[in-house]
Amino acid sequence: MLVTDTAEKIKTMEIRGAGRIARAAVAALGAHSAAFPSRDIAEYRKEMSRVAALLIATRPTAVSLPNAVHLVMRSLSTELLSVASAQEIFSRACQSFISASEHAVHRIGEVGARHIRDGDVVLTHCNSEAALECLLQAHRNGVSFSVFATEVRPGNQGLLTIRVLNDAGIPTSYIVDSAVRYFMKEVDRVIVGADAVSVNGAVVNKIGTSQIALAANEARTRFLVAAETYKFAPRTILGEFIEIEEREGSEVLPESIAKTLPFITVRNPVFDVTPPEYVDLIVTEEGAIPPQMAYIIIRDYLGWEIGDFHGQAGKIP
Ligand code: RUB
Repeated sequence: MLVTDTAEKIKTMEIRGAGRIARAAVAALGAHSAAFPSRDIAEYRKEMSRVAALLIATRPTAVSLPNAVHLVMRSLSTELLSVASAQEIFSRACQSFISASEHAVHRIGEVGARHIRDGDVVLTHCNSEAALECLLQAHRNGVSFSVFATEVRPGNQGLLTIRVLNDAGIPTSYIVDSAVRYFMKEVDRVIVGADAVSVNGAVVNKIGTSQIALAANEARTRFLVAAETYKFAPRTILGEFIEIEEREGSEVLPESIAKTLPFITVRNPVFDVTPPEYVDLIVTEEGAIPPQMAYIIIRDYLGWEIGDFHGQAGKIP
């Protein structure tokens, strides 16, 4: 798929979810590199940096996107003699990112499943591959549990989630977002995904996640986050904030109605931040960690040096 098509699909959310966005961007970069027509290495580098920046600019919150782009672009930072050798190295980097990302989801499922026990009631929010894999793996392990899945206004990603759970035969109650606190006393644990995890262990995920965490905290319900290591945000070490995407109001209120209400402004932030105090465990492919260990993941597993990302978001070598 062309880079511009992929960028458009990420913007319009036809491709969505932090892991899928990262893999789609890397696949598009790989295809763009392979199809590069000229033999001029300087031109090749310039063009790859241009399209990498274009992909990074599509959605601001999911740190998986700049991290994935950076991880593969890093393969071009050494001296490269020809476009052909650059293309080969880059193609290998892209394939290795995509398979590592898929493997990470699988591994998170294995680790996360151990936190689900017979008779549990688990609540999930939005549509997270990583969180769902924990549920699917527990089900494959023969654990008998049920799920509450939220609707997820305004994007209705909950519909994707209940389809997966239904296909697996996992009994699920589908609820509106505002019913979470009402049902929390029946819930044993919450499992959600993440778009980003900052150095202090704060978790950025679909809007409403932090309210769910508050309700879980109040009810003393355990709150688990399933997140691949490449969703941890190295730039937060330097004090940078993770930008919260705010989308068009028309996703919440149709324009036909909005135009009859001239004094009304619709606000549509699509992610929020859950402070680390409300997170019991972050399940990564390297194991389950308390949020306070986020720094270790960034330093030891993500392998980014401060110099790697000094400067503006998504710096490309
Ligand atoms: C998706 C969302 C998901 C995370 C994690 O938001 O918040 O919980 O991206 O998903 P949107 P995954 O629908 O706006 O992209 O585990 O699949 O990476």
